[in-house]
Amino acid sequence: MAQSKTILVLNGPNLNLLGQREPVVYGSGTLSDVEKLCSDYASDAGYEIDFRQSNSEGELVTWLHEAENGAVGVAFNAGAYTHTSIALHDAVKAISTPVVELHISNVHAREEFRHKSIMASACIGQICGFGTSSYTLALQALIGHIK
Ligand code: CA2
Repeated sequence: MAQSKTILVLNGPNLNLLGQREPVVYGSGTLSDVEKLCSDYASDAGYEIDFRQSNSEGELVTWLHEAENGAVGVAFNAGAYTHTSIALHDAVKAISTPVVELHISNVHAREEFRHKSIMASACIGQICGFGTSSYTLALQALIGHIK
């Protein structure tokens, strides 16, 4: 990761399946489509994107640690780990790089177990419910915060 103008966009478990199942909830765009959306948005704003996905909690923790020196900000869709992972909360707290939590769906309008975010209190803010536009809205918020 090269730091100066790099924003890390992190994706957690099952998001590799985007566009393949549950289109009513998550839309029909794939994760590659989301990567292109993010790259185009960021490059217009003078930034570059390091776009990653992992199904492994430990790998996400390691990538957050690397963001301390490798990125100016992180847009993070932690998937279901949002609701369960103290390790990811601690990793966000452990770095000084600002992190925005994001979700494609409106987690607050879904099952009760999705209403609680363990991540949110460690992040600078949360964006949810705007489909894949949540990614570009998170980038907008992050870039505004960094400037
Ligand atoms: O709305 C979001 O972005 C979520 O982070 C997505 C997670 C879910 O556990 C969170 O509560 C909200 C699930 C990601 C699974 O993505 C899939 C995509 C297509 C088909 C199946 C799963």
